[in-house]
Amino acid sequence: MTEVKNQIVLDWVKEMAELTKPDEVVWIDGSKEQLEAIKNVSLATGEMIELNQEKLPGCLYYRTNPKDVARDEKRTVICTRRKEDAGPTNNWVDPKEMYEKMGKLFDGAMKGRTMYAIPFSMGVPGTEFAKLGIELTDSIYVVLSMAIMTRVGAEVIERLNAGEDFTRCLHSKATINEQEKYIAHFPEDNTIWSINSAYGGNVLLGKKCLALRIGSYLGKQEGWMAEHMLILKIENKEGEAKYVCGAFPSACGKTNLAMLTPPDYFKEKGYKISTVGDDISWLRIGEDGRLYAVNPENGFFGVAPGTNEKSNPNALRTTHKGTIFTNVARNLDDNTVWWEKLDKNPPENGEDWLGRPWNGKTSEEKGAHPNSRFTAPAENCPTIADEFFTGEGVPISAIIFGGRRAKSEPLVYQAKSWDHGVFIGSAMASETTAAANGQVGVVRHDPMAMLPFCGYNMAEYFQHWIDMGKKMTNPPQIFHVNWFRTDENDEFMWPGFGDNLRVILWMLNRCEGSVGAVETPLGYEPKAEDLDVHGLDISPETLEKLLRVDAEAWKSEINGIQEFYDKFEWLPKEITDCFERLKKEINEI
Ligand code: OXD
Ligand code: MN
Repeated sequence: MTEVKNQIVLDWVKEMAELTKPDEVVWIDGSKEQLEAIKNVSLATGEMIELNQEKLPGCLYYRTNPKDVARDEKRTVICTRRKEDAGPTNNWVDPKEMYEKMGKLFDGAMKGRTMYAIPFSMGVPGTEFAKLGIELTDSIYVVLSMAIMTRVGAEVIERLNAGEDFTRCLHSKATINEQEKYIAHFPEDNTIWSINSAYGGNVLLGKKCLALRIGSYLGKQEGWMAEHMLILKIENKEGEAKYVCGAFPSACGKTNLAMLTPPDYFKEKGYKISTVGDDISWLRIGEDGRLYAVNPENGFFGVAPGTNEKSNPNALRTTHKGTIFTNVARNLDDNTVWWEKLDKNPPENGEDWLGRPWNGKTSEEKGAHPNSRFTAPAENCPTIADEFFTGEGVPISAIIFGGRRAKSEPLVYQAKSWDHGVFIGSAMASETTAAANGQVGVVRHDPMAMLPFCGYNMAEYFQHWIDMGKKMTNPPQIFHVNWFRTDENDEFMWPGFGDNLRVILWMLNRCEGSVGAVETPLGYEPKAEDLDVHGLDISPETLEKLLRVDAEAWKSEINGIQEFYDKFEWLPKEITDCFERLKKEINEI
């Protein structure tokens, strides 16, 4: 293996090993042989279970502690020297106090265990977008998952040896004591410490912790953006490619949208969809004044329940090899996996996510945890775009904000300007899901889908969006969508999934200026005839309802936005101006 020679790296690893006191330190080189050997250790200890290698080659099964099944936002903290730099939406602790508190918990936490040192890159190493990290961990699950989700290996070590900076990531599962669980970020030190969890979102430190929380902080300093966004490529029959980014809160369908299958009618018209990313985008302004995006990850950490042949056949194919399944149900007859809504054939001789005997045909209880996951290599995805591999960045035509809203939000509208789009993003709300601990289904404000992921004061973050807009000569158009609006009988009015392409094509027409629109207080709405619903069983009345701005619902929506904004000591004037205008115009309806 390429030897680590950078003294700063070696000193830091030594210091962390002196603190956590593992039996040995093993550097991960990302080679197949080494990962195979480490996997075999986890099979021997029972930490991981090997699945049917004929049906699911290279796939593993993993179960977390039943109390450790989702991101823990209450125990996620931002440790900046000044409290106001973390802002009113983050948990804040003074860095000195947090290092001291966690230092005691890390002291000896790896005794009797191996410390694995994982050098990784978010983004393709050597590209303008890439950032390096090293995660020190005592969990083989983390090693094997990081090898899927990030780029690990010799090239990263060479770059470290050449003196490139890196994020210092320390993780120990310790005793999985939920009272002493912390996921702490020290943006001013480019450092992340996580202890007492083994759930992906809390421990795969390249993902939410580095690529979003530390990433958003670095982006603010360095003039780029780290966002909770998928990236989708749309090609027409002439082969012209357009790219859009979409920010939706956790478990609101980003992976499904990123891998969507066009309805037959659009396939016949020659449209092709490819996937650049499903969860995180890093965005930079190009020399041509446009915004360019990469997906810094190397795999997908997707929600399993609800993934099926109809909702997302591409995700299913993606998980058929080299994948780690976490907290799903197991079919003991053929040693495969199952989750709710996978198919109509649950195992009769199964085991639920807690490892209890489970008969899917007769049991009232769910087999898989609602936040059970697959961790799958992006290269497995049948729709993965070539641009994913170059990591050079694709020009973004449109940014889509969205959430789960049963009532107030129309199917789609377009912002009137970049600043208005920033206002729309700052005011967005969504019903909570099982991706984080806490109550599911309550509406909460989640600006740009970044509420749990912004590593600094969100007022500053909004200002950064406004400033980025000023630097672009050709910024993306901004849209808001809601695939989840329901009727009087609580039935979804819009079919969603592949049919969402119809809405995206309207957006692209708007970007080109080839269709008109109706101006409303929220933004520009499609004229019903401009939304291509060919082959869709939807009545003109339903379409009209989907597009309607419900003034009454918006009056209470405005109160909700005001309540959320009241948390902040200040907000950019561009945002408050848009809010004032919305209030006035809604009252005039
Ligand atoms: C995720 C999340 O896992 O947002 O992507 O929780
Ligand atoms: Mn996410």
